Amino acid sequence: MPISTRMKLDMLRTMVLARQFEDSLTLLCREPGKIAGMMILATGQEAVGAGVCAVLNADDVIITNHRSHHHLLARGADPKALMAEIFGRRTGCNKGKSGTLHLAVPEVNALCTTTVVGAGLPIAAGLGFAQQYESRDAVTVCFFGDGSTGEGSFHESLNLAGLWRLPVIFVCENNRYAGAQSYAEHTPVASLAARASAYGMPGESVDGNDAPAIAEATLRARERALAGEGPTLIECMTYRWHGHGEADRQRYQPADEIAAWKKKCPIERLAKALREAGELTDAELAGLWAEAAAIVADAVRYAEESPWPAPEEALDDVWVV
Ligand SMILES: Cc1ncc(C[n+]2csc(CCOP(=O)(O)OP(=O)(O)O)c2C)c(N)n1
Repeated sequence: MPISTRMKLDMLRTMVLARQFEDSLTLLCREPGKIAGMMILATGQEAVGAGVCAVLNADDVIITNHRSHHHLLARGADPKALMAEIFGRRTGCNKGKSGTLHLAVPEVNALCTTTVVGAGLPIAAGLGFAQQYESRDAVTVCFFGDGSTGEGSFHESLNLAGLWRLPVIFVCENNRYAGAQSYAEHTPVASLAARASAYGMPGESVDGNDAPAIAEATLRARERALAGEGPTLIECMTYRWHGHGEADRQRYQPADEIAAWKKKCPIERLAKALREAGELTDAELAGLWAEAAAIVADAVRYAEESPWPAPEEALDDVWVV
């Protein structure tokens, strides 16, 4: 199925919202006492969430990692509930108990954000098994970084998913760094997609700043999964504009490298393509930015005005097994 203009415009809107949302967090997290915990952003990587989620159905499930905001917004999570959660407020999607790093939004089938590197992979394999076992017409998408592929859980999960032909799409966001380690410092192979063959599944490396190309690759993987042909590994080649977290001064990322990748901005790229195709005017693009700015301002206002959770709620929804 070709990616329609309507879908491309939706992806652009999603990326603009994610950029505004995280640009706002970049500033907010510097204000003392405003937001607790480490702030980890995916600025520059917005095409991955937008491209993948554009072709998912409501019943499909996503599992994400510490760089989750753009995945969750692309999946349709309510920006107000997300922002309130990031602020630790009672009205947040997890009642103020997850903060920015453990966001779960079951309403949109975003079941788990895990910050344990590689830990989402076996959870995704388990969900894929459940979908297959119950003959559900749905797939599981697992987002993870290039650094996760050095974890044992990556190899175990892809092996089992390949063996049992589970309906899982493994989406590796290769942003060239894992913490302060560059890709070449943590991985001996040039292509992570090539690793797929070791687990009996196709691996595809796509331009991770090209949202429509990511959507097309995801669509192919989803069709395969639903046809019972098993999982796919998609490696999205992108770049982390910011440090690992907002307190990271990026001394290990060369300035010219950052500048070169900023020229490949996924938002500018899609906007340019749509403008050149006569599908988007400058005024419409400005309208998208203004619309996203208003949504984010509203979300921040909502979060700031929301109450804190009551101490006696601390153990509500906590499972002990
Ligand atoms: C098992 C485990 N080891 C180490 C860490 C510390 N840690 C958090 S994020 C991160 C880097 C992960 O890199 P990558 O998977 O490439 O994702 P990215 O941060 O680039 O999006 C590390 C080492 C952790 N959270 N969990």
